[in-house]
Amino acid sequence: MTLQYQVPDMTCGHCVKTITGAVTAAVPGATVEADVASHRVTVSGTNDHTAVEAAIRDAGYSPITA
Ligand SMILES: [Cu+2]
Repeated sequence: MTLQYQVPDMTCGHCVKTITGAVTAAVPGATVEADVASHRVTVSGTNDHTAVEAAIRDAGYSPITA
């Protein structure tokens, strides 16, 4: 199971680190892949969409379910 998001305001390596850290801290077992160029965040190891989306939002970003 993977969850996919578009995060338009993820624009640099710092954003990637922030989002990756926030999701892995909030959701046990989650693995995050984030691509700045496509603004795509792929989360595997969990199907807890609500928790993942909340973690990205709480980190200050605006995920769109992709
Ligand atoms: Cu950034």
